[in-house]
Amino acid sequence: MTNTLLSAVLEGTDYIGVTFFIGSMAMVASALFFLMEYTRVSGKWKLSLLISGLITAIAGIHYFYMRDQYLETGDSPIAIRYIDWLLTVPLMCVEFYLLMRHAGAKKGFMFRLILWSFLMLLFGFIGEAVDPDNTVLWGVLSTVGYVGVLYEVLMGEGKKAANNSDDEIANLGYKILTWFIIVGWAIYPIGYMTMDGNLLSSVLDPSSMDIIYNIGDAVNKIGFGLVVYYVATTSSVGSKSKGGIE
Ligand SMILES: *C/C=C(C)/C=C/C=C(C)/C=C/C1=C(C)CCCC1(C)C
Repeated sequence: MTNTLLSAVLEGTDYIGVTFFIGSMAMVASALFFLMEYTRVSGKWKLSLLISGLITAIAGIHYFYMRDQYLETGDSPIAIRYIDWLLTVPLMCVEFYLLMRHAGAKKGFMFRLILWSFLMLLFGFIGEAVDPDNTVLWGVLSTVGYVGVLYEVLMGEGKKAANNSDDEIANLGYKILTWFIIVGWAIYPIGYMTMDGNLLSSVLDPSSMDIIYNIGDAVNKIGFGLVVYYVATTSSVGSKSKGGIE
């Protein structure tokens, strides 16, 4: 028999499977929302809405595959997860840059974010899929990449751009960005540390990893997109030229 959409059964108590289902639908709905609202926001925010739509669309499609693979095997769909991240995380860096561009951030800021986050994902993948016996070592290396991103945003060009800007909206954007990088992105290492032999494996069951990753994806891909949307649509208040809905 060929693979149909529902090739395996979702049990009511399969909470991991449930979060894959909710995640897939939430991503698709968000993609539709961002792409349709694209036409309604003013010029300088259009690209941000488009990128939010692409991020959630790419994730939505991967969630369908992850969900099916998880239901069939009961295992964590590591490869599909990392392929999704490999595509969506650089797009998030573009999105961060677009937000900070209004405060004068340069393209180099974007490329450094992409480079640091690529290293973060590469080492995380090795720790999960290639060499899980040394998950702590690879987790530490991955965290160096994460710290690189934190540095760029908190102390590097992100901060410089925010300091130089008297644009209230751009500064609000910077504040939001820092919260997502510090709190939103920190959800993922918690999931990673539930792996056998890692720091939280005695506290959290390794099977909770996918639930934690799925929560992280919802917060960062949908949540961040919504916040950018909010900034884009409220920035018109008082000054039409600053953006907002036309
Ligand atoms: C949409 C997907 C996003 C925003 C994914 C972000 C992923 C991370 C911030 C992952 C970070 C990790 C560490 C900091 C150490 C352990 C390994 C990772 C890859 C889970």
